[in-house]
Amino acid sequence: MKITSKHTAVEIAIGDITNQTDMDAIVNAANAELRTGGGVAGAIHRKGDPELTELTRPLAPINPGDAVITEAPGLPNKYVIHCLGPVYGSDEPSDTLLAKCYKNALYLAEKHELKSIAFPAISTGAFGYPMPDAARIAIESIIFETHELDSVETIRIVLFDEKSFKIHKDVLEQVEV
Ligand code: AR6
Repeated sequence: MKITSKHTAVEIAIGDITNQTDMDAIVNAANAELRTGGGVAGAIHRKGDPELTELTRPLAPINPGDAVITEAPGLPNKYVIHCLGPVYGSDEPSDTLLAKCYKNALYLAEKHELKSIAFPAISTGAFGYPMPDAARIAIESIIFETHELDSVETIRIVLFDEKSFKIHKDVLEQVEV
């Protein structure tokens, strides 16, 4: 499913973030140390060459809401944008910090003149953010930022399962563009 805001398509899909072969960049739901871990970070670092972990090392640690960019050795994309989402109930204000992740990642995509970027549902796994709240923040932040984008033409949110996809679909259908 997709909607268009300004000249940017915002779409949702079910899949694996490491398998987005048509995207210039994928976003990592990282940890502060930018090391391999579970979930998205584990999948990206396992699929990437060991060099990916070497590239992230000098950029760590990062704070909640921050995003940093590296090349993507071993992955089918040009870049990985590593974002640290808030731990729900601990990093406050969690809604502002989560929105900042999306804003900062899109800023980096634009700065590198990328055309396409795929996000996972940041903070909704190990970091415990309730999916409906996170979906609303993600989609509203992304749509808001599209007005600042010239280069980025496609933004995809990749959901791991049907339930998460349905939650995002409902938000996307209701949102004002
Ligand atoms: N592709 C797409 N989505 C995925 C994938 C995948 N391969 N794997 C999991 N998800 P999480 P967080 C979904 O835990 O909450 C890590 O250990 C998953 O179902 O990856 O930001 C890091 O090292 C969930 O909806 O990220 C950090 O310590 C969403 O992606 C910490 O977890 C995010 O789950 C970050 O926690």
